Amino acid sequence: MATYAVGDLQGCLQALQCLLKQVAFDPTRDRLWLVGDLVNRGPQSLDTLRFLYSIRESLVCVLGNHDLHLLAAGKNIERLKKSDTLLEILGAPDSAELLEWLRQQKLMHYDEQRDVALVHAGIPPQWSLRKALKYAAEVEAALRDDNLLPPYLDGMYGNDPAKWDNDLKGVTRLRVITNYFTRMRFCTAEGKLDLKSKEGLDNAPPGYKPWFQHKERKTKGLKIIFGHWAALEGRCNEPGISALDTGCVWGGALTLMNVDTGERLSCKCDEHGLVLPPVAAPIPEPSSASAPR
Ligand SMILES: [Mn+2]
Repeated sequence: MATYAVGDLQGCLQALQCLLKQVAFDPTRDRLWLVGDLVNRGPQSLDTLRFLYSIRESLVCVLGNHDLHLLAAGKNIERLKKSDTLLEILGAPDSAELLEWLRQQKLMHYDEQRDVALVHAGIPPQWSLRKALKYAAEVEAALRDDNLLPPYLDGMYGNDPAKWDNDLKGVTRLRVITNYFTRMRFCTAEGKLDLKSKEGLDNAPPGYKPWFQHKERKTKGLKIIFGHWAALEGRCNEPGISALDTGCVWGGALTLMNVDTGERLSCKCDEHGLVLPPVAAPIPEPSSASAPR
């Protein structure tokens, strides 16, 4: 029995299957953790969701911004953008069943035995593990509540307020929690978000740092697995923190990590998110000196 975590799938089912084959993944025995952004932009969003649903008993899955966008589009709350590739899901005969499963997923998973957390974007520096779990649960409760779901999905879009305040109420409160867990990259030590910058570690806006680099971070010591930030290319240089988004949908790769050993495998993709054919091994030059006679 092994537990693997995989980066942002974004509809790249081929790449996922390539990785699962390499580790001989057995859904009756092994476990798969997903950092979210299961769908959108990539080539096979519907098939990806169907496959994940078929192995749902073996999954731990947290939601990303694209997954929430799909839920909002499914409720006709948000229109699809030109770059979205979610229409095939909304038109599928099993759409309702798939979206119903999706909305039951969490914003944060904590494995007590391993002391490791799984989130899409991150945990802001000013929140302890206990607080992060509590705030994630507030959004999870709204997602599962038929009456709260539409106002939540309608109100979750937007960058303001940029900073947490425990006195925030209603949908505004849920929006800030959602932005931390699903969209954060750079923030201040107090948790003020910059949601515009998408560049790498060295390109923090003045006064901001990657969320995991703040010395005052209250989750120091907790292992955290996250995705969302393709510009990091799978490296964040912070002990105990694992960045898994390697941009499979942008011509990068899909990355799988063994949660217990940290061992990683990648599957290279082309600019459409399809698996690149393996490079043929060069045929060794015949050498007269070593050639068998
Ligand atoms: Mn994302």
